[in-house]
Amino acid sequence: MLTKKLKDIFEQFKHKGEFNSYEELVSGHINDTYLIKTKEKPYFVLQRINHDVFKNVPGLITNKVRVSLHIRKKLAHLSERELKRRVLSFLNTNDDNFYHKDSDGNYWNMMIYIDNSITFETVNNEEIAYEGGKLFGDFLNLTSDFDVSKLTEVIPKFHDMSFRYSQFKSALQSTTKERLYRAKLYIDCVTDLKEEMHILQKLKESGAIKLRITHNDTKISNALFTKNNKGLCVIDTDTVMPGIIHYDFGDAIRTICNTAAEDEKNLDLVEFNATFYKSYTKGFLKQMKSSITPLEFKYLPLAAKTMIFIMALRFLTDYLNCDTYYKIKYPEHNLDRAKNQFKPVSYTHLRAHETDSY
Ligand code: GN1
Ligand code: MG
Repeated sequence: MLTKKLKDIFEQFKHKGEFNSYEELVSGHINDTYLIKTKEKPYFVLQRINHDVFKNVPGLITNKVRVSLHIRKKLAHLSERELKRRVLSFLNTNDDNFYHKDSDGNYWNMMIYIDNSITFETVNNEEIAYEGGKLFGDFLNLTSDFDVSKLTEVIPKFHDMSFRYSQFKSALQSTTKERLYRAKLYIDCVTDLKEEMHILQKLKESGAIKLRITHNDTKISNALFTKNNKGLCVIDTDTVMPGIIHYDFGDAIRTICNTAAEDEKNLDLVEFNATFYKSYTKGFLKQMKSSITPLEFKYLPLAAKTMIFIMALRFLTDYLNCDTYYKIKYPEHNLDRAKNQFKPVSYTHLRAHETDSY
């Protein structure tokens, strides 16, 4: 059934491939993503964009395509073959759109699958942390001259702390007694950190830290590496929109320095790897050194704490809302994710003044 559906949608796009089989790629929490295997390579990635979460799918796809084209131009010195490995390539539909809307009202987009690459859910060596830093730093660097006003804000207030606090407050009002009880410890933590967690937002709103194009979902699994661990391509550009570099720096640290997966239940396994923090920062600054301002630099450590915190807050809020946003695999999944993320929040606080050594 699904095979037929995917094959039909696959045929809506312009390509020379012959559908053979599919495999679901399950790492995301929002969209449905499938690897389409064809008789001959390249393979393709076909994705249903969740339009409950992303209200403006055409805007989202336009963002992704524009940013890819911009990076492509910047890397024009590379061969066509290399370019297809370094930048996402989106396919046109038969009627020359970048998305297909099916009869159920679902939106699909398709890109070329980048073969011979690897991804990581957790990092286990310094080189990956360093290469990840270079890759995400380079993404910001390559897009630093892109006109911010040309991109749609696909999820308004996505990393806006006041907005996330207000969602949390409403969830507290409507949740069940049982969920309130189970989440009690973490609810207190959210209240205690409120002031500090608004510092970056205030700097953004005052204009002290400028808006750039940011990726906004820089978890390490959104970076492709070559088989010998070199950074290759930034993927999942759905949330590309105006932001501050702290979003991307902090969200990457969140997954790179966590010694376990973001939903690991055994909190003894969840530690903050300070060596990876240094390696990531080194790689990031190598690419960013010509464009980072002293103030942006100063606030990198607080960015780590803030972004880990905002994810903890969002998982907790979704738990209190009885799991309406993120895909879950079992009833307490969101609470486990939140508990996991709250653990390194206290550690990153201690590092808040340690940028000097880079
Ligand atoms: C979601 O679906 P995915 O895995 O690309 C979320 C991110 C979170 C991430 C946590 C649109 O991303 O903000 O950081 O889960 N995306 C959206 O793993 O909410
Ligand atoms: Mg994403």
